[in-house]
Amino acid sequence: MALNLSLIGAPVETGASQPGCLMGPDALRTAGIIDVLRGLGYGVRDHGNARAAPGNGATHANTAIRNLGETIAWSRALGDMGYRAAAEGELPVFLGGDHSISMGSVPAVTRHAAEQGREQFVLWLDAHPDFHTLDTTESGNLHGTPVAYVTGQPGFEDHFPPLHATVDPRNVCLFGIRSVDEFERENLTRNGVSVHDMRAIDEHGVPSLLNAFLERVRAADGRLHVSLDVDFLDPTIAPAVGTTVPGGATFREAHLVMEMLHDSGLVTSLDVVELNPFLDERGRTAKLMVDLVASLFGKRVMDRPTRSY
Ligand code: EXY
Ligand code: MN
Ligand code: MN
Ligand code: MN
Repeated sequence: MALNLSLIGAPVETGASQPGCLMGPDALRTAGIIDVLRGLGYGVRDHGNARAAPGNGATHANTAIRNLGETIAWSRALGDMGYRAAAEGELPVFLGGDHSISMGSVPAVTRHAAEQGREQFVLWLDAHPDFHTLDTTESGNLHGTPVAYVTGQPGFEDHFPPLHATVDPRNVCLFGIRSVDEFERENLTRNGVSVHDMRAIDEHGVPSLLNAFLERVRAADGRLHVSLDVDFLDPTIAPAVGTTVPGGATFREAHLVMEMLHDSGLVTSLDVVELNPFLDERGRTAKLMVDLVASLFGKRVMDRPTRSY
């Protein structure tokens, strides 16, 4: 792992159904993310909160879509910032913001990977596949679309920034999934996306499923982007998200994923998304997210004081 981390605040809520994710980056800072990462020995450059140009009023034939122009502007701004951080050799950590921020973060790192002749892989830790296109989303919430955009599914090209490189859908691993819409189900299979739903995690456990994916990344000498949605976690431990789905990852399952990612040495960029501090209980979800990030960057069980959230 690179030793210098670039924190990019992405105060975005245009892709979500309810307001609050705008406060996500500041809540993660308040929960101590910078000190925690510095304490683990990393150089941390906090770029503060990004800003986007005003939305251009873009519209789409699918009139359910909300905040299209604003979300396009965010994807452009974050794409530029993220690319610069990656090109400077830093490891970008995108602090969301709703999951539409990945329409900037993933294209940014994928562009950099392509320029290096490296293959980009994506581990998507989420209750949802986020695989709708602009034409298929019924809710109109664009946080349900980033995996489709970054893998080059049709219909985004007239609207969102052109992709310098797409992510091969077979290099995407969806992990923790438990809420899938009909269109997504069919299209995920057709595109060869790896889907490890909660049933698979119950049955096989985190290690065998995750190790198989990490081995593929290693064999390809790939770069690995991790996108961590708060709703990957069970709502009983992480209530601060607008899209809770019962039956999510437990505290230890989530930490184990992070610990294994750290041990792999493969992670080259990270999103922390969907934290809605307005829905939190005394900051417990924000603190848990920071603790999970700490595990990903090397904090071990033996270093961990007993603490309640
Ligand atoms: N599939 C549903 C929709 O398109 O509205 C739910 C999407 C929720 C997306 C959250 C961020 O992961
Ligand atoms: Mn998501
Ligand atoms: Mn989700
Ligand atoms: Mn179109």
